[in-house]
Amino acid sequence: MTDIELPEGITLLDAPLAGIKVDTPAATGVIYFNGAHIAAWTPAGQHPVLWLSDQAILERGKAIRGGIPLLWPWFGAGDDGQHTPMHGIARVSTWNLLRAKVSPAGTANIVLGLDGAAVDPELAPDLPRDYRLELHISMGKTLIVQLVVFAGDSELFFEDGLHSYFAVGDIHKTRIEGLDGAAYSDRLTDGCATQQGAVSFEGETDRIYESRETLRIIDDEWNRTLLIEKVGSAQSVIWNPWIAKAAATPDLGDDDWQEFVCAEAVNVRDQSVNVEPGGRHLISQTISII
Ligand code: TA6
Repeated sequence: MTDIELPEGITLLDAPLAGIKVDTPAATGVIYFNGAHIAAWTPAGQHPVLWLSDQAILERGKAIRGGIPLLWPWFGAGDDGQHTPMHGIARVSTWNLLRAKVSPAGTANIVLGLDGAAVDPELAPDLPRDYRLELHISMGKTLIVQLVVFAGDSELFFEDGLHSYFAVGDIHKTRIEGLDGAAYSDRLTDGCATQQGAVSFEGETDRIYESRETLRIIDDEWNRTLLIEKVGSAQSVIWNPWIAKAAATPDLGDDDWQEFVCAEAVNVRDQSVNVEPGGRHLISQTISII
């Protein structure tokens, strides 16, 4: 999977999935090559920031529940509701490690790549094959995740996103600021509404907010605030499955819904991305504890 010489602080993982482990004075973390999936990130002295299910399926070609799944080139089942796998092919494809460095302060800088030509054409028959994806990760006290899509000789049209699962002490004592006044479509009712104040959680929540704003996840149980800045994303999806959906989801434990919230940077539906031949598109989240 790699002939790159790994610096101190980064080691290879073979099982249960191939990937790398980061362990530096600034942070610990795990990144699997399957899906370029950031499965864990814990800055030194903190609770984990990313949530990962104890029942996550760690098998090549399967989606991983928790961490930061990549959404590309479609969201959910796509615009016609017929696309598989859910949320696209990037999160179930095997990526290559292109670069791994550690700064003197202990920040790991990692780049993974995926060539369209190496992806099974059956998975996305409508895509040209000369695209290339890169995931740039800077993992230290802050986590910066940048998904960059490079078009080849053909134009590319896609949805994208970072489907980040954030660990919280208790969902009942969690609220998200930064979306006051934003229009959203409610995926549970198909209705539209405008957010009033902070988002709090009293039931299943699955909304696409039209917003480029920075989010703050305020966690009164762990007494911490996560700051989530983003670039290249016109919308934020906020998701928590609550009781029934968690119980019906095989790779989620029955009580897991209390321990996480997804705050996703996305471009979907009317905000899908068009990249000219030879062009590129970047979507990113910068996550810090304040
Ligand atoms: O992004 C929100 C969402 O699409 C929800 O509707 C929910 O189903 C979730 O993602 C999880 O999707 P997954 O394919 O990982 O089960």
